[in-house]
Amino acid sequence: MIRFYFHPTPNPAKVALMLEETGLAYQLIPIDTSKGEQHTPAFRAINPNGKVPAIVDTEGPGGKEARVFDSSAILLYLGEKTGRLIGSAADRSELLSWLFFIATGIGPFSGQAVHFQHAAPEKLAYAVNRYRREIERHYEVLDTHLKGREFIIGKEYSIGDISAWGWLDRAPRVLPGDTDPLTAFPNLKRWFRAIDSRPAVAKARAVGKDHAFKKEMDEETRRALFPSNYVKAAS
Ligand SMILES: N[C@@H](CCC(=O)N[C@@H](CS)C(=O)NCC(=O)O)C(=O)O
Repeated sequence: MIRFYFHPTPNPAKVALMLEETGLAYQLIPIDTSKGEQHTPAFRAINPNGKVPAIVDTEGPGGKEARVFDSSAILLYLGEKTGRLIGSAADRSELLSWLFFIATGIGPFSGQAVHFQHAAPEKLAYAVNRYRREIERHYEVLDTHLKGREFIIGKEYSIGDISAWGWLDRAPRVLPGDTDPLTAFPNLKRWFRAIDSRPAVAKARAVGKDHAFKKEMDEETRRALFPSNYVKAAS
């Protein structure tokens, strides 16, 4: 059994999709990050970084309980555990390359693009421009790679596609504007539509729907999500 620590945000969405694709049995544990539940000692024992997603595999290596945090680590762990969606041995270098490209590029730049356009108290043109441009550049790299390809890695659907889907699903929030942000990236748009129409995506989107996650962005939520804004700089 997998205990899945979840909030309806892009990185946990990747794990929801992986669990639905593989059919692994899991128990959903909502972590309301807007209420600060990611900072409790009990959750920090599972993810010392205080973020979702995280999992506990009650039947980990050697039959022992194992915790895994960070979406990419979880995708690799579950892929290796099930022997599914990790491509062939010949695809390993591509799998690692694209997973890290998503983990260190698309993920953090998307997160900062969202922060500076939707959450920051002031609209800082420099920051907005920098993160929008970086996201466009990353989309361009992936768009070029996907020319003539169905999937990101090799010839099969894999955790590379699952990982990219999590953030591409939020493209309208990452690159808000008057038109579909993927119009400028036709290969990426075609790929996204194909992945997004998978039956497991519909199931992943339904994960956590019966839990009332907090929606308001009040002082409690700002302190929970952006604690570093409340730490005084050393004088
Ligand atoms: N590198 C991590 C990033 C995790 C992350 O930033 N998670 C967000 C949700 S998408 C979160 O927990 N936000 C609440 C917070 O930062 O306190 C991953 O890929 O899992």
